[in-house]
Amino acid sequence: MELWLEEQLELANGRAMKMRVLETLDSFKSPFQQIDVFKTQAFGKVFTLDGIIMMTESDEFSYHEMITHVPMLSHPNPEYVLVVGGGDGGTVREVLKHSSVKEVHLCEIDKAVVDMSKKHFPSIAKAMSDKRVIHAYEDGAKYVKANKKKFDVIIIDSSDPIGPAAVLFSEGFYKAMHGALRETGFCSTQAESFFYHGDIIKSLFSFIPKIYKEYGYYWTAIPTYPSGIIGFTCLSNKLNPYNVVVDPKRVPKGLKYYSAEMHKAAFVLPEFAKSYIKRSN
Ligand code: SPD
Repeated sequence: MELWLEEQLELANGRAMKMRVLETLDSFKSPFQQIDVFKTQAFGKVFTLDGIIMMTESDEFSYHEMITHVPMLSHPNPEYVLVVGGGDGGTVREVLKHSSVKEVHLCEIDKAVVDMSKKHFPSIAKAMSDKRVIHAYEDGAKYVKANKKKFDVIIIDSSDPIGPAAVLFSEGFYKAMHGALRETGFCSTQAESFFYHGDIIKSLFSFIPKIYKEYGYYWTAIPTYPSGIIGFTCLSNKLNPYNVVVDPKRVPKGLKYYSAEMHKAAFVLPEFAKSYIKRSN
């Protein structure tokens, strides 16, 4: 019998994007969530959490390059980086392409995600074994509040705001993140699609301007996420993300999506989405 992968949450909303599954490679429940890995006809290996697509071999570069290099290249010299979520290792892989980096703290609540990635996506996961990576298997919200260290760049590579990641979309968490950011620091956070999740984006930007002096929203194209795009917040306590001029010499070689040109273009929003982000430029 043919097997097709579809997100049940999207079906409940009356829409679907589906992919033909050739083989189920893994399927198990961790203490936090259901974890599945599939081999698909069109997108290579695919990893889902609670039935929601997190990463496919075919287009993960678009998401990981953009969630990472926009804040990393907005900062003049990022040395200390925190990644919350991101247990597949894709974001850590991109962070380590910057030679200025001294430490990457990876706070992933679910060790089973890291182990799954090492088993099924070894070329992506291998960055997590770099000696500059400090692992914490903890709730990201508690970690950010308790940790006394301040970071140059904080990246929230979370799943959607349901289940263990819901807290990462709360005002309390964004306040805690503000406290963990150095003065010239930048954060990027997974902030969903302006086509399908306007309510989530509006909710984030109802409190972001009260916490961060500077903020923006940018996006990337990614065929396997709902609506084919996903966006990110870009936050700073001091520097305006819209005024960043990327030094082309600092752009890592061999990227497939990010470029200085794409960095600038990614902040341009369609007319209907501009009102979701409360700023005049
Ligand atoms: N709608 C799914 C959004 C998932 C974003 N995070 C993916 C994690 C990849 N490192």
